[in-house]
Amino acid sequence: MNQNRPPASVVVRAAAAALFVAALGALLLAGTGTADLSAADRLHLELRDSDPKADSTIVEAPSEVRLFFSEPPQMHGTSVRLVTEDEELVETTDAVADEEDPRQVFITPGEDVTLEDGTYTVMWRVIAQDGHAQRGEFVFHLVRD
Ligand SMILES: [Cu+2]
Repeated sequence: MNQNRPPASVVVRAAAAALFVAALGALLLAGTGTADLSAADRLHLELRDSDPKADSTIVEAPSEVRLFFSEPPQMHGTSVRLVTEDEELVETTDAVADEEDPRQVFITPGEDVTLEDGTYTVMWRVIAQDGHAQRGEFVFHLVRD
């Protein structure tokens, strides 16, 4: 054994002190962070909810598919697609941001589109204000009877 090694208790105290300093540093950064730091520390944009809801079963064809994000995405980088269980793309409008709450984005099926009963996948892709791309998908089931 290395006789010059400090006693274990000293090592633990030093580690605790280092942790404390690190935690204090993080607190200071959080409290006084510049715009860059707060942007980097912020949670990424996420999908909070949808209508129809993920994994839900609905009994009427939806007039729209609406996604509720945690922050307004950049619309030029946003796409929402509705895909049938046969992997066919449903004709819809482009994704539109809600005028009153731009965190909400929706698509509307084309006027001539009849949605048959089945499982639909909603595939979304957005670019957040911070430039980070996010994507995801969920399904809902349309069962009229
Ligand atoms: Cu981000």
